[in-house]
Amino acid sequence: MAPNGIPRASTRVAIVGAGPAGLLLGQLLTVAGIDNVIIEQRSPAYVLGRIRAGILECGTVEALARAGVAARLHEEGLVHHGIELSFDGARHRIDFHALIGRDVTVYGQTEVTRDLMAARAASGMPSVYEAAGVSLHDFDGARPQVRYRKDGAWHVLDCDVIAGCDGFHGVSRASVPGAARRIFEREYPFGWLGVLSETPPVADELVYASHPQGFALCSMRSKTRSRYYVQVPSTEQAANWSDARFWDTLRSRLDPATAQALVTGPSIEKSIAPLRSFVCEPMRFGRLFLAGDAAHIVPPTGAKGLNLAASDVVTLADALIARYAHGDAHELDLYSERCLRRVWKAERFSWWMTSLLHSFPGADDFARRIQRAELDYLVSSKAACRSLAENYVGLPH
Ligand code: FAS
Ligand code: PHB
Repeated sequence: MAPNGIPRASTRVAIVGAGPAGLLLGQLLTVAGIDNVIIEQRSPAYVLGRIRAGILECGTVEALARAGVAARLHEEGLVHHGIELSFDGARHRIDFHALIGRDVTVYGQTEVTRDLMAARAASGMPSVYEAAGVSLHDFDGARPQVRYRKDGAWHVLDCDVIAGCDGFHGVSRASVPGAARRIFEREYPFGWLGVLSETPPVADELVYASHPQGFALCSMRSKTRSRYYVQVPSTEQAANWSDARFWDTLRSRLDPATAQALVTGPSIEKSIAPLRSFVCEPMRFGRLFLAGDAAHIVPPTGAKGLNLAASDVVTLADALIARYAHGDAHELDLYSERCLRRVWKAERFSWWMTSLLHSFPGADDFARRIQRAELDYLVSSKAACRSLAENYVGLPH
C-alpha cells in the first residue's frame, strides 16, 4: 500500500487494452514467463460484442499457435485459397495458392478474442476490466506507472515497460506530447455499412465488388454465418438502413450470378465503420511502446488491421523476451523502425485496394476510366495477381 493509502502493485509489462493486440501480447509474454498485467476500460462482454475483422494471415495463425490458442482456429477456421473480384457483370478469381502457395484463414476477430480471453483466465495472470480514468506516467523515465480507478478506488501499477494496445481512441498515443510524434493521415469520404446474418455465404470465397454505385464485400464467419458490407457516404447512419434496403443495395452492386445466389435474412448486427489511413511515428516513446490500432489504422479493404496488430505484437514480444531472457535491450531499440517498415507496406496495399474498388464522390470520367483500366490489367496479368496475392496473404513478419 503506498503512503497515501492507494493500493500499489508492480509488474514487468503493463498492457493497456484487452483487444487482440493486448491479449495476444499478454499471452506471448506469459508463455515466455514474463510478468504482465492487462488493464482494459470495458467489460469482457463489451470487448467480445464488437464485430470486426474476419481474415487471418498465415503469420497471425502462427502467432496464435505460438501463444497456444490456435486449437479451435484450426478446427473451425476456413482456409481460403483465393478471393474473387466482381466488376462489369463478371467475377474474376485470384488464386493465392496457385500464385504463391499460401492461403488465408477465415476466423472472426470475436473468436480470436474469445480464445485469448480463455487462455488469459486459465493462466491466472492479472487482468483489470472496467478500469476507469486510466493514465500513463513517467514513461520517459526509468519507472513508468499506469494509474486507474477500479470500483471507485485508485490504483497505481509500477512497471518497467508500458505496451499501449488501446486502439485508435486510446489514452496511450494521446499521452505522448504532440511535438514527439508525427501523424500521417488520410480520411476517405465513405464508410462501410456491415451486416452479420445467419445465412449461408453467397460464395465459397470472399467476393470484392466494384460498381459505379459503390463498393460491396461478401464475406463470412462460417458456412452458416455471413458478413456483408456496402460502401456508404461517411455521413450515413446505420439507423437509416432497414435490412431490406441493405440487401437491395448489396444485390444491386453484385454481378448477376452472385446477386441471384444471395440468400438474405434478418441482420443480427448492423454497424458503420469509418475508413481512414493513419500512422503515428515513431511507435516507441521511452518505455512506452504502441502496438496495433493505437499506432496505425488501415481501411479494412485489404483485411490488414487485425493482422498488423498481431505482427506488431510478435515483434514487441520477441524484443521483450530478448531483454528479459538474454539482457539484450537492442531489439527494443529496433522495435519502431521494424514495425513501421511493415506498417507502411500494409498502408500502401490497403490504400491501393480501397482506391481500386471504391466509387469516389467527385471523381471525373478520367479517374473512373483509370480505375477500370487498373482492374482490367490486374485480372489479365499474372504478375499483378501475384502482387495482390502476396500482399493480401501477408508479407513476411
Ligand atoms: P482494439 O481497438 O481492438 O482494442 C483496443 C482495446 O483498448 C479496446 O478493448 C478498448 O476498449 C481498450 N481501450 C481503449 N482506450 C482505453 C483506455 N483508456 N484504457 C484502457 N483500455 C482502453 N480489421 C480488419 O482486418 N477487417 C475488418 O473488417 C475490420 N473491421 C473493423 C470495424 C471497426 C468498427 C473497427 C473500429 C475496426 C475494424 N478493423 C478491421 C480493424 C480492427 O480489427 C483492428 O485492427 C483490431 O481491433 C486492432 O486490435 P487492437 O490494436 O487490439 O485495438
Ligand atoms: C470481414 O469478414 O469482416 C472482412 C473480410 C475482408 C476484408 C474486410 C473485412 O477486407
